[in-house]
Amino acid sequence: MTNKSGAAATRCIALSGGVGGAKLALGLSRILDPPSILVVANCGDDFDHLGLRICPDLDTLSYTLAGIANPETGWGIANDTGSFMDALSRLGGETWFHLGDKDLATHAERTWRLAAGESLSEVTAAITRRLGIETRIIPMSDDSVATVVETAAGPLAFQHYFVRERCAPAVTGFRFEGAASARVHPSLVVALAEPDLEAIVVCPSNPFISIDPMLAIPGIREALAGADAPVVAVSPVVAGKAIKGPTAKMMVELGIPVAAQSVAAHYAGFARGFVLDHADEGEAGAIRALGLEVLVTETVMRTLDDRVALAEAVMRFARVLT
Ligand code: FO1
Repeated sequence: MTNKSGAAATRCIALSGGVGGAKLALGLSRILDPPSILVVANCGDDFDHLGLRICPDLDTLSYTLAGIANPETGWGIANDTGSFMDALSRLGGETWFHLGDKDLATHAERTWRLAAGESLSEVTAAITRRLGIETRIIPMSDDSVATVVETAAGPLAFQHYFVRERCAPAVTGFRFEGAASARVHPSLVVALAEPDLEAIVVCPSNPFISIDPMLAIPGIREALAGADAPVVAVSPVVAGKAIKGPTAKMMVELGIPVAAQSVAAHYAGFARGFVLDHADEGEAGAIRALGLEVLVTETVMRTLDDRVALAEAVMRFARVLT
């Protein structure tokens, strides 16, 4: 299907952070025509390090959709080597943020293209094309937004909190520097108005550090709430635990019950459907009381088949909600 301008009609928009979101994006790319999927990546994790512009969620999504992601960590490239890091360590350089040799090429090429004046979207399109990815991946904005993690010991840049301090400090809140003046990516605005759009999927990413940076950009939350296509969110919390990363720890520190329904409440202003794991079926009533329709299914994605099955369930659910 193509739209009036001849481009692939967008059937699904997926809002994604890194590892968890990338799994579902991969599942969607197996059941829909990849060019009909628009994946919007969180860029609040992005930072300048060693003179390089590093965009972790864009890279995790790209590597995952290209089938080259490191399966153990979910980030970086499978079977990458560490010669650069070893040499840097011998020089006394900063090695707290691990950069594999092949991954380093991505950061270097992106940094040089950005310095030459290309936008982050243009660089992302060039890299994903080279990686043979047909699913469209865009940054949430071409303007810089930096997540700052507020802790009892003071504010931390995202990667300092997440990697250097290993998520140890207790969080008290988050700030998204630059969000107020960031412009939503025009491709997202266009896709939200496409007649063939069937679903806007909020992937099972951390609501605070992967989805909220997007919602902090003026107009995005309203555009999602006003879209004809239903917004369907997949819970990143199963049986009181987060599948990956510090979501549960953050919820405890913020005084929010570690439960799927807390995430549902977080999205209730614009989501129409919520996808809950079987383990949390007991919360369905409370989530429906928030005004959301609920789908109970298997949401833990261990295998590629799990990713595909969840993608199919989410799209079927969205079609019922329309
Ligand atoms: N996460 C870590 O826990 N340790 C690392 O050394 C690390 C390096 C790294 C390099 C490139 C990249 O794209 C991601 C990297 N990540 C690392 C993950 C990164 O912190 C992401 O922001 C998280 O995956 C959260 O989205």
